[in-house]
Amino acid sequence: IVVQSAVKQEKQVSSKSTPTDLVTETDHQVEELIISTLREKYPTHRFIGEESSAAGVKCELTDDPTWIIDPIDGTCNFVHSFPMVAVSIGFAVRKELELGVIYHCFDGTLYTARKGHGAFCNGVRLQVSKEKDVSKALILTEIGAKRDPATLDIFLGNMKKLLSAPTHGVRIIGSSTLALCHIASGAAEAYYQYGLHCWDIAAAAVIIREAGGHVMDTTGPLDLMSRRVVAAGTREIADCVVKQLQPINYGRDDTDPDDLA
Ligand code: 2AM
Ligand code: CA
Ligand code: CA
Ligand code: CA
Repeated sequence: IVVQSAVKQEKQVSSKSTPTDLVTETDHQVEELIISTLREKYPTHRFIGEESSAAGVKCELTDDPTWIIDPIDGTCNFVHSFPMVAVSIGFAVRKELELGVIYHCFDGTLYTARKGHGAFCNGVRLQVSKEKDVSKALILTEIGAKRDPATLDIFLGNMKKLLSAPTHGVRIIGSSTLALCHIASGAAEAYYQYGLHCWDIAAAAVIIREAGGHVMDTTGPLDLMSRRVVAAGTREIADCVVKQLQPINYGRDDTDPDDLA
């Protein structure tokens, strides 16, 4: 509701690490609201949030119950009122992801999952695509705030390779968490990205796994802090996508707080 009403109003936009790394008053407001509401209910739990991390709070996943929050995923879309904006909340205990909730702020769609209990969209069970042939795959990715020529060359090179693989197509919608929800619902076959953060993946990873899909680091099992991710309905498609990719290097979420772009 906070996001929906803020969309119609004049926004206070500023930039963080680079001119394209945007943040608004609403990002801060939503993160504070989520953390204070959860903290009241669960006073011993820990919190990781995008805007708290940007303000210098250590981004550290311990064995304690931890909520991992992206208050507005798709801030650039939000600034333009482009209707792909979500709130993402994941929950981990002993470093295992247990719960994921992603709310599409424009159309009110709610994606939910609990480990071992399935994934749902507005209460309807989700199922990933079973496609194994990459030439029939629709692939999703995102471009982060880092736009130096070397990063863009690798990004565009990866896209060119996937388009000429061939695949059915590559899409960028501007919200990593909603893109990942489309993998869970079977609307697309694979998603890959270098540079996204633990708050972009935590909730979506539970939702995709509970819908029968795979979420991994491009080099092995998922590492929430590594800033490398590939997700797919089938292992075959995930492996084919990774084979085409040249990595883009980013600092880890838990050890390189200066590399937030
Ligand atoms: P945000 O809106 O929460 O910042 C398009 O920019 C998508 O990529 C958004 O989901 C955005 O999340 C996310 N994103 C933010 N920083 C990124 C980065 N450095 N690398 C890749 N994706 C990033
Ligand atoms: Ca951001
Ligand atoms: Ca995000
Ligand atoms: Ca965000």
